[in-house]
Amino acid sequence: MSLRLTTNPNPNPNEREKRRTIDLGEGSEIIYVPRLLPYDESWKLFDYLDKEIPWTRPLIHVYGRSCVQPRDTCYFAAEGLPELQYYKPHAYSWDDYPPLKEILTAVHDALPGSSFNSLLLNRYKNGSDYVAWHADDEKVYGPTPEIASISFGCEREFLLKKRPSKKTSQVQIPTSRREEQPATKRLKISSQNGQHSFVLKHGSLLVMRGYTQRDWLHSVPKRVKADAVRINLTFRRVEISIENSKKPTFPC
Ligand SMILES: O=C(O)CCC(=O)C(=O)O
Ligand SMILES: [Mn+2]
Repeated sequence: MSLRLTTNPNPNPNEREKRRTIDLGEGSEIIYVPRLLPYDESWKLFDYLDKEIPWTRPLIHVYGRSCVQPRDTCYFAAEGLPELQYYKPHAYSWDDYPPLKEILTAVHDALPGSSFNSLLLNRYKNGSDYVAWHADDEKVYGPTPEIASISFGCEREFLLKKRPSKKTSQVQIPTSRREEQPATKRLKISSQNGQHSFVLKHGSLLVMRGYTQRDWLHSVPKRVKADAVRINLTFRRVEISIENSKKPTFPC
């Protein structure tokens, strides 16, 4: 299947205006593009990913406990990269899945200078599937990883909250800064008590960068009203030279 994706970013000025940068403070930043990929092409990609990706629902072992991961998953990586620590998935090659490379090109076009070499996919079959609070802070990603997240299908809420840290104190986002972003409500982005919420749209791109993985946790909580499938792709860069990876903050 080839979709010949013409990357947006941004065929018309309205879409371009909707690219938002949210400064979380102290070197952490989120970028949100509500429509990176055109709507109809995004549905074709959804169907392709739903049918063709070799999804599994693995058993995860953390802190001496085992649990079935509450979502389907699949991992792709360039050859020769170090393994992940929180679980050791089989690494597929995206050479065998051309649409993944087309999405990757779209992401690289939207984020000049980026160069992702691995991809974790998640499929949430309905609102009972979720990802718990965690940070993608594996040492193999380096101290300030850029993580690009593309969503397809059912809209789900993506939450960010500050995590207590020895390195930085717990700081609330000042109300004044929240008010500097008048369009956030229209885009279904909100912040309360220092917690940020994004409703991730079909075909959207959300990027976490800077110290977001060190200083913040993120989650996609259960939502009883979400009654359809959502597929999410997170592109990451594994640094080849980093050894002795530490255990990440990933409960389930
Ligand atoms: O599904 C999402 O939007 C987030 C997934 C995620 O955080 C992860 O796989 O690490
Ligand atoms: Mn994550």
